[in-house]
Amino acid sequence: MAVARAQEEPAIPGKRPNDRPEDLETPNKDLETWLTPNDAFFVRHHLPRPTVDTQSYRLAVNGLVGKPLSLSLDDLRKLPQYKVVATIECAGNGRDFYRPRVPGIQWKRGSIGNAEWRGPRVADILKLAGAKMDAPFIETDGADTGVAKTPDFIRSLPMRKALDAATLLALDMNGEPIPEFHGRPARLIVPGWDGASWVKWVVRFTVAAAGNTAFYMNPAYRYPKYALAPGSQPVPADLEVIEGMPVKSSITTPAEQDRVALSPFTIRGFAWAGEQKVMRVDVSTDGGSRWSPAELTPQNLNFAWRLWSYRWSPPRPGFYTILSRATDSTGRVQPIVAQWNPSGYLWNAIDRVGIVVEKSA
Ligand SMILES: Nc1nc2c(c(=O)[nH]1)N[C@H]1C(S)=C(S)[C@@H](COP(=O)(O)O)O[C@H]1N2
Ligand SMILES: [Mo]
Repeated sequence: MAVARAQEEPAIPGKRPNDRPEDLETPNKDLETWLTPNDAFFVRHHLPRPTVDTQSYRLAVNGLVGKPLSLSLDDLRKLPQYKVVATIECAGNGRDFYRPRVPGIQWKRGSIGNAEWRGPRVADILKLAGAKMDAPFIETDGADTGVAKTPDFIRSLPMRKALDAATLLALDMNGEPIPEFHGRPARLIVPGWDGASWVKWVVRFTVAAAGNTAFYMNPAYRYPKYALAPGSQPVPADLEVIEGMPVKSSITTPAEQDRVALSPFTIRGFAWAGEQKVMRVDVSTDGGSRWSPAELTPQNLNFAWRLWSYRWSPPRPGFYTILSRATDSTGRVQPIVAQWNPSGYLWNAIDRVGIVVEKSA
């Protein structure tokens, strides 16, 4: 398993070796803007990153369709283009915080980002092919291929989500053609769902009567239907495919173990709630005895995060435990304890950092 590295330097597409998968975590400071810069956006893929030639690129649309299609990038650009601002988070974000520990990339807070995605609706592509709209699934394959013991990355998306107006085949990310790290020339946007649904370098849509059951649909990216005793193994039948993401907030400033001077400063972070809206974030600076509402950025869209801030004057020097807790539009609140699971998915416990406030010089 590759190890996450902090993406301290801007990624330079084309300048990095192309012979192994990269996993790059976004540093906290780059998680404090409404749109996450493309060159600091987290990167996750399981297989060597493919370079797709945009001239010869074709998207195959087949399976339960009236007319199988082979679409060029121009064909996709000629369809009506839509914009969606949406957050993508890897199901494994926060895995590092689980106890007992679980294997996998030890992401902390940074396998998440928010971007403006633009491209045709998946529904319009399916209509063009005369797809059987009541088929239950569309199977999506990217241009990456299986290597040695790592299988090809193939995902099935339920038709109800594929037909959602916000589900796009994005060609642009934050106003520029999608960088190779993020799926050039076309990647699936599945707003509110975990990152594994957002297939990169998409080359095939197959309308299907059944869901794919290969590795990346089963057992990967599945979560227990009910809470497990930490450290125990579920039986496979008790796991289900991850879809919409839970409510969550993270603290980006200050960082764990920071030392700060005794003067007022702003505590910052982000919050999101999958397909729901974030309604409030509360902050505690005393380990959870007292809570106060944070200020949230006014934009409140389904699928996109909200940034929050809380101005704080530490009363005296000492050690402080700062917590953040988000609540969403359906009343979901971040739990005190995240539900342990053997793959370490969906960490969403109340966030927590400990800092030392020092007497000013
Ligand atoms: N073709 C392909 N698409 C993929 C993956 C992959 O390995 N291959 N990884 C998925 C996972 S697990 C995540 S979290 C997101 C990460 O997207 P990003 O690298 O653009 O941040 O891409 C998804 N799409
Ligand atoms: Mo992921």
